[in-house]
Amino acid sequence: MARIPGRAAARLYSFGLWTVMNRGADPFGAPTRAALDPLDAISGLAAHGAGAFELHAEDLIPADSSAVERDRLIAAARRRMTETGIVCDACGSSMFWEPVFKDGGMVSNEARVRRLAVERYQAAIDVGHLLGAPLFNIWGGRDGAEVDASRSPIDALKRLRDGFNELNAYIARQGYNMRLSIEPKPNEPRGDLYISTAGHALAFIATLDHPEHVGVVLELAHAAMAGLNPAHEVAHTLYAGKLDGIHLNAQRALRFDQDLRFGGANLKDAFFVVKLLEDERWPGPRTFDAHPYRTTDEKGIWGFVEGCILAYEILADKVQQFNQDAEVRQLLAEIKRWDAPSESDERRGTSPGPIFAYERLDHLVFEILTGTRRA
Ligand code: GLO
Ligand code: MG
Repeated sequence: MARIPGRAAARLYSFGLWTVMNRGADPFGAPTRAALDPLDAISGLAAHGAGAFELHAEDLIPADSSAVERDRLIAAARRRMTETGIVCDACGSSMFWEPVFKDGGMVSNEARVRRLAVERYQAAIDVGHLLGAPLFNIWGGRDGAEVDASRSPIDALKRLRDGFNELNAYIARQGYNMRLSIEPKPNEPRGDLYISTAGHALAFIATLDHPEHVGVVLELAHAAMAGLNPAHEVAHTLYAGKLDGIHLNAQRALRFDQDLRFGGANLKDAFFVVKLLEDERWPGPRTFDAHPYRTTDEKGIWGFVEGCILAYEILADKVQQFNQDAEVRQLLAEIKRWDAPSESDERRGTSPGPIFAYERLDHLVFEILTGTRRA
């Protein structure tokens, strides 16, 4: 188990089924691993420290399956979930994969395709409901453009609005206990996606018929791809009361979607995201959305799973160490004192104090993260 020995399981860890089912293909190279059966993915995750999983309905039920096949696969998944004690914490759809949605789903210029997209999402919502998922997460991977002359971005947003309103109404009509969420991303696979960052998602949600039913799933890599500070992105969604899910992974800024294992890059960014989630006692599952490296074999996938969980646990420990460190506490108390209103001449003057505290604080983060702090 990927836990620090002797430590009780305090958090619910989750993985997208697609992460462990990923076969190591990239735009320049064929798959390097055999396909993993979704039921084996579920039990493998349960055996290696995850308490939950997220899926695209199509990860379990191929898009062209008959109703009978769908029911058989859902029953098999539910059995596997009961046997292993793992739960489903979110569902979505991988309809970005199929050629028919090449110009987008709910934003397509073809009314026929937009209808198909809504119906596909509705069918996937049914699957999520049958697996007990409390969240239906929409990442509109094809809802963007390379050719802006082809569609007004305002029309795209209006179409997305109509689509989300229809899906919300569907969930209400069916009586499902399920929220909708939007996962923003700046680009890839489309040249530019319409809902790019937390700010875009929050502003868009406010235009819906029922904004109170719709939240955000924030992915670290997507924030880094936009050159943004992931902890600030998470903070915006927390501040708005809208953080419905988190996708943990790593990514070098401004590059193609690398989907590196959690902890694989930008350690400090990862630390401050974990710090925010832990300090705010955010109750949701810590979900990993990364890919085992293309060089990893089938067995290595489970090392990837344990490694992501362990990286989170270690960073959560570092957060605790930071919060309890005597010098850190003293510096933070000093900073807090600057906030007190004061009329004294001394306080009104400019002081080099703040600069010193920040330099030292930043260095203490470095020492804590590198394990070199002797306190
Ligand atoms: C890709 C996204 C993708 C979504 C998933 C949600 O960049 O991160 O993996 O998280 O499709 O259903
Ligand atoms: Mg994601």
